[in-house]
Amino acid sequence: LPEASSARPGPMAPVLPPCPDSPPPGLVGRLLIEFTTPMPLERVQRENPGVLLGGRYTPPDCTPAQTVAVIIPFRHREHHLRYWLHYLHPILRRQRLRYGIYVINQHGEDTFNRAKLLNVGFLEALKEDATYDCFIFSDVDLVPMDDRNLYRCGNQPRHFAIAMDKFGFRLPYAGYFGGVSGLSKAQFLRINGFPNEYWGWGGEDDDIFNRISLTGMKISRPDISIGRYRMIKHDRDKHNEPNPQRFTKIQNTKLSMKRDGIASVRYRVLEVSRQPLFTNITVDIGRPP
Ligand code: UDH
Repeated sequence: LPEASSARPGPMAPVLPPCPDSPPPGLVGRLLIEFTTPMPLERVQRENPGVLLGGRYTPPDCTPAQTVAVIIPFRHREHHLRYWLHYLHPILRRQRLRYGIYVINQHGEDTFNRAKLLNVGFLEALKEDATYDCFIFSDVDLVPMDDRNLYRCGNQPRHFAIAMDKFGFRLPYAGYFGGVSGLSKAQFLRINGFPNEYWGWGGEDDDIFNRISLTGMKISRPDISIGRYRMIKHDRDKHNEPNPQRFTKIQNTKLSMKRDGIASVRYRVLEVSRQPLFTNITVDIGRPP
């Protein structure tokens, strides 16, 4: 049997009551987040014994309404990932989620492509567990400062990272949809997923915002006092330079979203590796034309 099945009750398991949801009891609210204490993976593992192989978790005493796949676009950020895992596993556990963590690792040194990696994450998470019905897309360097910012999906696409420290705890602009966002499976399919053609930094989050608006959906956001985030400071990565085409591309979402999206994504999975705190999927997504 695949590992995924161990995260779900078998036929003889007792029926658990639905998880309390509004809000779950046991949340602590505002959190102290810092990135100076060294964070070896062994420590994070030791502190999260309830997390199953591949970074899967199911509350032991109740049945959550949703199953959440958290998708992280990734290359060469092991140091950030350790902090992310250290902070997020306990938060997601307190939020009474059934979830799995998927790190989508871009193979090679060609130009980075965040949105295409997120498309891959959607498809590959569903191959691991067809019951995922909510997808949270999170940058590896963003940690929520409040556990009342619930990582789940609602009846509209959700933007979670609305008040980052680097933007002075405000939205940088009204249509900002970057950092951490969440869509149900149905919402994601309705917009044909994310664009595959944004190579390098920038624009892909605005294209996603356009897709959502063009299909008549509205972005839902937490309260500004709750949607606060700390970003791990870093320099610009190599091979992720600002994409000069982004300004013209985001003018064309209406046309491009029909042909470019989850229905047309091409990639090759090189390795799926179930680690104690996350599933790593290394993928060849090609290079810009
Ligand atoms: N990412 C990687 N590896 C890379 C590039 C990006 O893992 O080489 C992922 C990672 O999850 C990251 C996300 O893509 O959080 C977004 O990329 P980013 O963090 O580079 O984007 P951001 O807008 O920063 O946060 C842009 C460069 C800022 C330079 C500031 C110098 N003071």
